[in-house]
Amino acid sequence: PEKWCEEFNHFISQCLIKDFEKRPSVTHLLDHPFIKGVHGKLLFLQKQLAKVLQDQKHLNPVVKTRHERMHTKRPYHVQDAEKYCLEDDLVNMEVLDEDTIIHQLQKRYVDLLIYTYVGDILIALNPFQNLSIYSPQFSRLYHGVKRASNPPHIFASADAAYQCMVTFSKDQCIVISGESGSGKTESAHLIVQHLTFLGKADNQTLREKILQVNSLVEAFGNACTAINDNSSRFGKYLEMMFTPTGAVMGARISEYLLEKSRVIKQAAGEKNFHIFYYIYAGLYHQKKLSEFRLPEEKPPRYIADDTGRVMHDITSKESYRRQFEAIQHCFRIIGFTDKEVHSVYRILAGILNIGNIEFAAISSQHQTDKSEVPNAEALENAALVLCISPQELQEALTSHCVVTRGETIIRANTVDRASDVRDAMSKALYGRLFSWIVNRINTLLQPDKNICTADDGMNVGILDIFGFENFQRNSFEQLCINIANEQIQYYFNQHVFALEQMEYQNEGIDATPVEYEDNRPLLDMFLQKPLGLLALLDEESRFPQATDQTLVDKFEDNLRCKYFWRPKGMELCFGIQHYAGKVLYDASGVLEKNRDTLPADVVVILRASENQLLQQLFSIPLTKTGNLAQTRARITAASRSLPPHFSSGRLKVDTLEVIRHPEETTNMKGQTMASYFRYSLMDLLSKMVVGQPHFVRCIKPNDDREALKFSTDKVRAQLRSTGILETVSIRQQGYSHRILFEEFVKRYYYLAFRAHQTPLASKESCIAILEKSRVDHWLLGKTKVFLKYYHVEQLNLLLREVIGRVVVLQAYAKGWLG
Ligand code: AOV
Ligand code: MG
Repeated sequence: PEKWCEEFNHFISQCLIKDFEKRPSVTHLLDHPFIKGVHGKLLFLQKQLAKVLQDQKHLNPVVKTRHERMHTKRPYHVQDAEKYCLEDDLVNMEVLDEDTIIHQLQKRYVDLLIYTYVGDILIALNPFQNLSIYSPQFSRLYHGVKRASNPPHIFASADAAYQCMVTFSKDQCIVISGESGSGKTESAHLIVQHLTFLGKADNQTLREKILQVNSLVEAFGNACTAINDNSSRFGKYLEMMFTPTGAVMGARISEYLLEKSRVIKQAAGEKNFHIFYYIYAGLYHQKKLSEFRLPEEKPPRYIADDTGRVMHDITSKESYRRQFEAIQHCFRIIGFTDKEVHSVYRILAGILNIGNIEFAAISSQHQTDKSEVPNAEALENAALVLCISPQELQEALTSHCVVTRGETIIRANTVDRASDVRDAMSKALYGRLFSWIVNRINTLLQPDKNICTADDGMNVGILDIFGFENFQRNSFEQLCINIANEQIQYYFNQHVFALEQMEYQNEGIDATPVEYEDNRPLLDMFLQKPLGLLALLDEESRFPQATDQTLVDKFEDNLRCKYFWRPKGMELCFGIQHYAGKVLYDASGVLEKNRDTLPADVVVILRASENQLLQQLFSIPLTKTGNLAQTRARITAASRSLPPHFSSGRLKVDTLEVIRHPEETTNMKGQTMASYFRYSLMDLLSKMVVGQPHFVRCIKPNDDREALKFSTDKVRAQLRSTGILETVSIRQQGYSHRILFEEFVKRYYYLAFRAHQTPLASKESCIAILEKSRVDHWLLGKTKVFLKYYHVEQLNLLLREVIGRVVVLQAYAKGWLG
């Protein structure tokens, strides 16, 4: 009997550990061959079992050894299965210097172990090859298990965020950072994949929709750059929403700072947004180019290279055509109507046609400044697909109105000015179309109010922005991208270093401060008012006489700090020492890019379109549609009545959220890209700070995008700039979970108290729970329990066992086993 008892105990505890996590029922035990075989002896065993189970202090032998493993200062894998090495977590390393860390990462990388932990932070090296570690089997492997049971993985990070959300009923935020091409976007996809797996919705369609979202927005927001063939040209914050029990119920995306300028011009060797190539190839194959008025013989200028040829023969490229089909599929699955999709294609075709409009100077003796459109066909094509009047389009492109002392004068545009208006129109169309698509997705993926409202639910946000960039020529776009990265680095520093140290101090815990590179002064240099770089740029943008040269001079006069310099002999350049390295910026065109003027006339004619979607994109409630002349007059009047500091904001128009461009109403005065950028950044941060952060730091092992190639210098530079070494030190000392006494007692109550007991939410109760659970090396502050991530894992596991045992006892009481 003793042997049976031992075996039975073993069997039960295995069930407790494995099966009950998923299925809290014991009926299936009865069918087990073992149970059937010893049925006659059950009565005896029951007594033994009851004795064991009821005695909370004396756990059965199997559980006991598990506990012994848990009661260690270090994560289990130190004693756990030998196959997982110590270096899974850099925090466990005895010697902690840069070279050792790099060596570890390198050894792991060539073994295809691309993931490594630094405590609760994940380092992800880009493998530059497809690995077979992301299948549903892997999702299952990483589901709800303690972290050390498996090698580090992006799924484990997603899982940790999910478990934290469910355990603490708190929003989570996964921040993925790293330079361009380091693997952020891929990581974001994998996280979404695992979260959809975890948040098992009964609703299969919803899951499918969520999985399509990234592909769709990336077709519109990503492009091939010199660094990355699928480079994100916008920032994306995707929130996955869950019910209080953890079932996925919807999703929401916020997009930031789409690089609109790419629509009209790309740097040498780079391309326009993917969607333009997909649609051109797709329509070509469907023989629909003429329906959208797109020329067949010669590809539109926006997607042709400088020589007028297409960089790759678009129409013959099979992958573009397949991508077009994939995008059509995405639209359908997510729930866009055919009419909407058709309108989207029309607008894209409209943009391509607008790009083909040319201007020539009319140089009669008196009219040297005037311009005309020599290729009327392009203009007509554009007007036709956009359902607007070709005459009005021509007028809006080749003339503008000036308001002086209440009088409106129509002036002709020079060729340059007309070209600028054309390009501004394309950028605005694309930017707004992109925002509309994102908003439409949000409407289609919003939670079903019958299941749960967004307010009752919780979410995991995933941040994937454009990575730090340093090209041969860097312009305004790179400046914005790099400032955004600077801000994310600051957020990381705040969480990992500053807030953590502050919390120890407040809670009266003695911890040695860790030195780290604080990029706050640099961020101030950019964002401060009135003398920060962006404010100076805005100020200069308000002067009509200002030039890019006066702008750089202004920077030099005002930004007197070690992070800014002007290289000799390069008048229009300035350098910035970013956290991630030195970048030389070229200021030519920066003022104009910042002004981002969209003449009111353009808004007026687009709003008058018969295409409903287009109307919607350009509708603002201040003025009603009418003919161009009437509206010009109305705008003149409106501009006089607006307050001088007309602030930017988001404006709801039905389901459509449009970023308000005040120049539409103030006629070229008002919001600049810099102020929109600042606003965007604040908006993003305000979303992020709500959640508990989890960090994934992507590292690019080489610049050649080659598998298995590990460039020590390249990695060293990234580790240095992101402060990984310091992170390892602070994570070694640190406690990533800091839980209020009250919350702790409420959650882990069962580990030390019986159901009828009502312990106080006090330090003593916490100590009782921690001691009873035999968790070591925790700390107690004045109001909070300080725990390492593996403590929380241990406690959660114990809690599940205890709850499992309760289930067994209940079953026992009901006589199921008897
Ligand atoms: P990024 O998002 O960090 O760059 P991506 O996620 O687009 O970088 O990764 C760049 C390329 O690296 C991808 O297109 C893949 O080919 C490869 N890659 C990255 N991660 C993996 C992975 N886990 N498995 C296989 N291949 C991978 V940017 O958006 O440019 O900042 O702005
Ligand atoms: Mg990306």
